[in-house]
Amino acid sequence: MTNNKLDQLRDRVDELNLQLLSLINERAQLVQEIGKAKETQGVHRYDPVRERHMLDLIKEENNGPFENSTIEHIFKQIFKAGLELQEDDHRKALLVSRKKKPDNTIIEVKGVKIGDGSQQFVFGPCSVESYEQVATVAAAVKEKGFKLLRGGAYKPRTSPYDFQGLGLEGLKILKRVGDEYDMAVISEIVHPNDIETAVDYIDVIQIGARNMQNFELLKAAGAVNKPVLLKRGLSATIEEFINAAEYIMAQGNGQIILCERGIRTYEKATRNTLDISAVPILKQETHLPVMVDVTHSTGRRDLLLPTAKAALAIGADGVMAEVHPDPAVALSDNAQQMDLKQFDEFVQSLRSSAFVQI
Ligand code: PRE
Repeated sequence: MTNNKLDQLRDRVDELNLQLLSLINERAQLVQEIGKAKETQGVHRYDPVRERHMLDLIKEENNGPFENSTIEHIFKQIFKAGLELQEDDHRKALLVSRKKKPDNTIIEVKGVKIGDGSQQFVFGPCSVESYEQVATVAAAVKEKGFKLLRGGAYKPRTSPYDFQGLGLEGLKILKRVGDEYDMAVISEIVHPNDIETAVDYIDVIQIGARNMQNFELLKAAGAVNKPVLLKRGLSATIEEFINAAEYIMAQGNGQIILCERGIRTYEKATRNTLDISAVPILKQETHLPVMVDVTHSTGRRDLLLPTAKAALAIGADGVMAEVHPDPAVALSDNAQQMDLKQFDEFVQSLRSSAFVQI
């Protein structure tokens, strides 16, 4: 074969490549339109029956030299790419998505800005047990210059026989302490009917891991003008987590803080497995602030400091950790809360570490 002949063949291949490119993209545009139509009809994007039908038609017309199996493989890749395009478009359309709003959402709670590039901290006991207990922790937290205080009034516990929380009484204690110490209080609400009452007592509504897909609760939290801290579900994928946040935002409340708190895996060394890579993924995919709960993810006091450092180093907007005046007698989660001395050491070590600006 002369060089001239080779060049001619290659020229023809170049032309065909461009034709294929144009056809593939024309096809992709149609697939995008199909995706939009499916979205409005609420139909699943992936359709194996349709794919099988197309492959059969294509193979019927295949005169080689490619084998049917090769053709099937190539077209399956094209279908897969089309499906990914439809999913990309779907993500772009979400209100929480960064594609929809490129700028970071900044949430302000009693003068504290979350999501503006600073690092924020939420400390407090697992459960509200008494005024004295919450006030003792609040004084220690405030003394270190932190303003965000957590405490559980409604406790969704694994066993129905475990302490279920003080309920409204607990919210009242939080409000009193919040007012007295000029701190913002964060507490979990578990029933949609309690949301309206809760807004009078707390500054941030927490939706816990077990309720991440309690859609009525998400909608109720979306209908009020109060920041919401949404925790990732025990076995939720990042996509499910993002969609849960979308439920809140779709009702009009855009003040959402996402909180990675570990997911359930086969690993037993920690209470849950902290999915640290979820932090940058959530920051890339959404415009919402992302915090990490180092207490519930690890369930281990000795891991609070290294995981907090990791969370901040990877770009989290804040860290949440539990502090109790006397964890040994705490009514819930006593193995993982810090006492006041440990809290002191925790903050000191954080302050002296790289990546931490507090
Ligand atoms: C398409 C994409 C994904 C589906 O699994 C099946 C087919 C394709 O690429 O042809 C398009 C499409 O969504 C559809 O026809 O329903």
